[in-house]
Amino acid sequence: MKIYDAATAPNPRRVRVFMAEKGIQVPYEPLDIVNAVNRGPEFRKKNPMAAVPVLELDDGTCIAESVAICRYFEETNPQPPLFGTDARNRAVVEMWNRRMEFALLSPITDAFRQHHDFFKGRIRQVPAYAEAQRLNAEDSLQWLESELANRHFIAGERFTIADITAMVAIDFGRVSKIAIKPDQKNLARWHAEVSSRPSAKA
Ligand SMILES: N[C@@H](CCC(=O)N[C@@H](CS)C(=O)NCC(=O)O)C(=O)O
Repeated sequence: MKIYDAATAPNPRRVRVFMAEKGIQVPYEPLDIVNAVNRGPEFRKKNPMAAVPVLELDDGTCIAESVAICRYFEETNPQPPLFGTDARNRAVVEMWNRRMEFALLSPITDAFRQHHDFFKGRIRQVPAYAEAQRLNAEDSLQWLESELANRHFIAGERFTIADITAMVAIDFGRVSKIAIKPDQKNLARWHAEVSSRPSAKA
């Protein structure tokens, strides 16, 4: 078993943080995404979406999509639960993780992808959309600031995958000048706490 990885990219980091929280050791194989090895025919056999991370199992099964990979390890190593604890809580965690993907990770990655040279020739770029998504991400941060006034973590009183998605998204925002503002005290409190967990270094 191994995970195809890229050190600087946000989605592979989501998986590394998740694995660190679980205490699971799996070999990582760095893929040269700078030189677009992920977009070549060999890697497309593993993931036709040409993206990392990809988990390759010993029987050759390749699982892409960060949340799918995390769910695999939640099943094989249930402790500590990072996708919720019972039917109600699992649904709440799912809701918040999807909100963090759609309202935060997506606009933050678009703010980079839609204008940066890294993606020139890889995807169709609309720089005006990059700016719109940067502003959308800032709106989402302001909304999250009010949400975090009422609870400790993104999905409640326990650390979950929703915190991993939000932390990784916000940290990646730095390259597009998207950041927690000085008056966003709840976000700053939450971000300092999740960043102080050993897993955040993954
Ligand atoms: N929805 C996928 C997104 C994967 C993705 O966008 N991976 C990026 C790194 S964060 C990538 O491989 N980028 C290189 C490229 O697109 O050429 C997931 O959750 O894993």
